Amino acid sequence: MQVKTFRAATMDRALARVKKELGPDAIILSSRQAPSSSGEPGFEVVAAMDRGAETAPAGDQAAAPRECASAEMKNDIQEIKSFLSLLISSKNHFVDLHTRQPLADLYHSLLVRGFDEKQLYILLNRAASDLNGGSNDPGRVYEAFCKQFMSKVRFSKPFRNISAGSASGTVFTFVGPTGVGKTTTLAKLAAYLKIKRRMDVGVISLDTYRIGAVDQLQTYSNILEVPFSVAQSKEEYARACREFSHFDAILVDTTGRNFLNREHVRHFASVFEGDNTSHFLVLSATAKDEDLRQTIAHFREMDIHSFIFTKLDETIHHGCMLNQLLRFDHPLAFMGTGQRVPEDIEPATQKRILSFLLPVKNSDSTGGGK
Ligand SMILES: Nc1nc2c(ncn2[C@@H]2O[C@H](COP(=O)(O)OP(=O)(O)OP(=O)(O)O)[C@@H](O)[C@H]2O)c(=O)[nH]1
Ligand SMILES: [Mg+2]
Repeated sequence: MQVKTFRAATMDRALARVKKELGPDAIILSSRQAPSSSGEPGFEVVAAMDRGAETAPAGDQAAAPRECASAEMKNDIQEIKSFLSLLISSKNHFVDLHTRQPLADLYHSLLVRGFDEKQLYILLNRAASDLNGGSNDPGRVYEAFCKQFMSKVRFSKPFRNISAGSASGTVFTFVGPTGVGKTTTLAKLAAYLKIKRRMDVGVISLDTYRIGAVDQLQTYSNILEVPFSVAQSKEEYARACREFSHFDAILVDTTGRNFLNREHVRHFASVFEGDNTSHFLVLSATAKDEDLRQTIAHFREMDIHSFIFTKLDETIHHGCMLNQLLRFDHPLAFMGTGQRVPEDIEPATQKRILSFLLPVKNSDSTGGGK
């Protein structure tokens, strides 16, 4: 920091000298009337200029750590900026909630976990009215919120009505965006039905688009010793379903597509038109809120039976998944919690979903098991 004193007959001249010598970024520390040494009336301005960056010698040993610190600072500033914009965008809700402290705390803690601000606001207000306008007890507020939250979320047990030997030929398809875990989830559930529920299961692959997709499912089917068929057209698919119609359950794998493109959904819908099929929409818990929302909205063209969310183990914020359960009527059937087949899948339960409202304590908290 360079500090300098400037004297001149008028304030304007003193300031002009500051600007000329220290540049436009100089900081004025003080200014006052001060007679010159000859006793003439005049002004004195003390100004400062940070010359640290300019005077750093080339190849300075300290330059690298300084750059690191500056990058860190930039990151911090970026984070603060994003948080501020989050606060600004939800400021009306904050203003409304901030007088009711436990509600505001809960609102804030769920907001940073990816919850949708509007959904949260509505649920918190309902929770508050359940508590006759509010409560100072955070435990009671949280309980009231959970009650409201759970009243909006639905669960499904899709295999409840089929049993070993039913020979019902009930068809379940696994549809959803690319790479979300459709094939892996199908294999996990085929193992569950075959080994735990002792059902006769058939597997059909409609995914002849991606190289290796058929081999992937063929391998799982071989290991599980379940019949496997590949269909390349609507007709072949209908034939395969007929062939497997004496099985208790038929699981159908489909091609992953970018379903932000509505045309891809339309194409899918036409393949299954007129079928009495239960479609699982498989989605990743790591996907962004708006992408999930759009994708699910496009699936209105198909009669989705229930959601399966995968990769719960790959995120610590489950808000985006929970938002969809609040927004859409579809129930949640299963949750994928890792790559292991068949272990890493669990049926969706109230208790498990509620656990996502609280902070994750350790990375093992999403272990598999049914
Ligand atoms: N961590 C984690 N990984 C998973 C989970 N489910 C699937 N995966 C992994 O996700 C990757 C893609 O899985 P696939 O089953 O091939 O996904 P897909 O939706 O069939 O992919 P496409 O057919 O290419 O659209 C694999 O590496 C899986 O092991 C899960 O619940 N958690
Ligand atoms: Mg697949």
